[in-house]
Parts: sequence; structure tokens; C-alpha cells
Amino acid sequence: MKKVLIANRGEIALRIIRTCHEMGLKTVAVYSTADREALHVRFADEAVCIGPPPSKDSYLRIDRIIAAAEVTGADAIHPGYGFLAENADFSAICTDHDITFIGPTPETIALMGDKSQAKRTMEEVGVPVVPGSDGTVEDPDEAKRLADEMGFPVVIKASAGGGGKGMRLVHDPDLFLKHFTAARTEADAAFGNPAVYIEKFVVEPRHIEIQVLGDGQGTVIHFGERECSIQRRHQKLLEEAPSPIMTPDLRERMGEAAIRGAESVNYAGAGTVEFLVDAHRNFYFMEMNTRIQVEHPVTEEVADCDLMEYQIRVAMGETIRKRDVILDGHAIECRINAEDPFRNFSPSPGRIEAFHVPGGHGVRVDTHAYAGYLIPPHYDSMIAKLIVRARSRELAINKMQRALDEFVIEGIKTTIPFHQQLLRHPDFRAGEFDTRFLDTFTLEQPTEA
Ligand code: MV4
Repeated sequence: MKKVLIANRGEIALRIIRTCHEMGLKTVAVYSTADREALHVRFADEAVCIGPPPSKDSYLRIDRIIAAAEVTGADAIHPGYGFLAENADFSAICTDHDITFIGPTPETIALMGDKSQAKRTMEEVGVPVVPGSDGTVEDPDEAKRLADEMGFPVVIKASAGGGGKGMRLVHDPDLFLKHFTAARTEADAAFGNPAVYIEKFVVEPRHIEIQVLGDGQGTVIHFGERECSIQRRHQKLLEEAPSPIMTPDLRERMGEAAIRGAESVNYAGAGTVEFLVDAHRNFYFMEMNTRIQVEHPVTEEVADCDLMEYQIRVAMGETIRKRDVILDGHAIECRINAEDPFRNFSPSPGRIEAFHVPGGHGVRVDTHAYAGYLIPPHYDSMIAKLIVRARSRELAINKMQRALDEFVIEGIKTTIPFHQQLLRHPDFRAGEFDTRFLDTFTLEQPTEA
């Protein structure tokens, strides 16, 4: 591997380019016409324009990305997250063109993309899963019988969905059939696949995920957990490692389960095994993400490693040594989005007039933004990730507050004021929250100047 094409944009494209250059690898950026002025274009050794602003005409165009790799002689492609990162066809097409796809095999991506099959795969090797239907259910009467057996509330989930897409909660048994039919119709419209499965609803759950790395040659290791319960409409806003509820014993059991699941598919690359954890610390497999995630830096900080370097090394064919990864300290990431938290998080694209990033000990900022940068309206609203690391959770929260206070972004609205209020909340500070926390968290309106 000598030259890596980055099939992405924004902070993650920069993040990938940095590791490639440290490893002595050349880089190729691809960009849409909306990203001509973007930093990933400037930081890469070469750059190829792949189309107009809409993602479907540029960052999602497999043919143009492969052509860009061929004309520049790139021998590997890193997909980042989003866009084509979990597209099994893309992984297969790269391989067909003798280009190394930095990620899992097409078979693994497709298997984990089918949420019902992924769940069955995990259950078969003894990973705890949420009680529910054995695979997908088509027949409404059979579905109703199963739901009655499990007891309400239940959730109906689209097999082709994930991340909260195509999910329905049903409390009232009398409304089950209506929801079941609607869920199938919706899934068909959204994913071209009506298949749904049914689960018992886990109340007051936390979302805790385990970072894994496999070499595709039989070895998988884990890097501990990330606490991801602070979400709004299935969009994470803050992540941390370790989870405030974690114990060494629970980490050992969840880590072992994640490894067992990943080993059963001879997993290759970085991956994340998502679990729901209930109030009694029972854990249940939910989904596996076959990509590097937005929140990977909190793991890098507590494990003191470069996960992207590991992704690239295993894609080059290196094996990994079975070992317990040493975790130390506490890391928190705040997602800084170009959104107005006081106007229902509505997008706030536009030109950044002033931009000053915080610094100092234990502070990391992953961003593609700069003073004068015009945020295009076509893509994700995340413009920076602010990551801090300290010896304890309390010290990390204090450091994050200091860093947020230093962060200056003018010209657009951002989620910085949201994070400042969240970090002051006594329940957040006490580590007492679950996935419903933001449903009831009310922002204090700023006082008019
Ligand atoms: C659940 C659940 C409770 N019980 N499944 C939402 C995202 C998708 N990955 C699955 N999700 C959930 N599945 C059962 N059986 C609650 C959620 C859920 C959730 C999960 C993680 C983080 C935030 C969430 C917010 C609402 C619901």
C-alpha cells in the first residue's frame, strides 16, 4: 500500500490524511464543487473533483471514486464514516479493481447491515440479545401472537434500518396490528425492504458500545466501551469513555461478548458493537457498525492509540497480537454542529467569521473549519469535535467546560451553548442519565443582550 484515496470530506477526511502521512502513505482527496476550498483538498497530495454538491452526485458516486483512484494510481480507499462506509457493493467493487478497501469484507458489511441477521449471528455464538422474534416476521397474526407472548411494550424494527431509523414503539396491544402494517410499508418505502423484527422494549436503557479491531485472520481485540446515551433524535451529541456505570467485571463480560461476536465472522478492521444496558446492568446486543465511528477519539484518548493506523495496518495484512488493551483516564467528546440549539437545532450553515480553537493540556480538536470557511448546506452539520482527556470524569468535565469557554466561533450558530448547559446539569455531572435524558432536558434561553 502506497497511496490512499479518501472517499470522504470534512474532519474525518483530514483525520485519515494525517495518519496516512505519518505512515509515509501518499493521499488522494476527492471533492464536490461545494468543497473546492475545503482543507482535505489542500492537505492531500492530490485531489480529484468528482461532481456537483449533492452527495448522490459526488461522494456517493462509486464509479467516479473508482475512476479517481485509477487515474491517480491509488491502491487503497478509506471510506471514513457515512457516505459509502457501510456499502457492501463499494467494498466489493474496490476489491474487483485491485484496490484495498480499508474496512471489512462485503460479506461482513452485508451481514451486519441486515439487523435481524446480525442479531441471529450474535445469538448463535452466545452473545446476549434482546428477547424477541426469531428473525423477521411477515405474518401479522403470528407477529401479534409473539408480541402478546413477550408482553408489551414491544418495538418493531426494520431489518434494513438501524440507528433508530424505521423503529416503532408499541404500548397498546390493540394498536399492534396497525403499527405492524405501517412499519412494513414504511420500511419498504425507506429501504426497499419491508422486513421487520420484533423485540421486547428495554426501559430506561443506556447506549454503550464496545470498540473492536479484527485482523481478518482470526484475532479480535477490544478497546473498552463508549457511553453514547446523550442523544437527540438518534443523533449523538456527547460521548465519553469510560461509561460512568461501567465496572471492571461488566467491561470484561461486554468486551468478551463483543469479541466473540466479531470472531464468529472473522472480523477484519475496526468495528463497534452496540449494546443496550438496562437499569440492572443487563446488556443486550443491538447492532454492529462496520466502520470507524465519529466518536472513535474518546477511545483513542483512553487507550492511547491511533485507531486509524490500526485500520490501515490490518488492511495491509498485518496481524494483531491478542492482548488486553490498557485503558487509563477519562475522555469526553462534544460534537460542535452548525445548528441553533435554541431553535430546535435547526441547521445554521454560512460563513464562519471568527474561529479560535481551545488548546492546552489534554485538549484535542478534530475539525476542518477555519476563519473564513463557508459551511456548505449540502452535508452533515458537524463542524468540529472537541475532545478532552483527564485523570477522572470530574476533571474531564471541568476541562471540557474550560475548553468550551475558550472556543470562539462567530458568524453561525453552534451547539456550544447546549454543551455548556449540559455539563452544568447535576444529573449529568453525577453520571445519572439514560437515552431519554435529552427528551426532558430543557435549555435555558440566552438573555437578550
Ligand atoms: C431499543 C430500545 C429499547 N428496547 N430496542 C434506537 C436506535 C436503534 N439502534 C435502536 N434503538 C433503541 N432500541 C429495544 N428492544 C431503545 C432504543 C432507543 C435508543 C437506543 C440507543 C440510543 C438512543 C435511543 C433513543 C431512543 C430509543
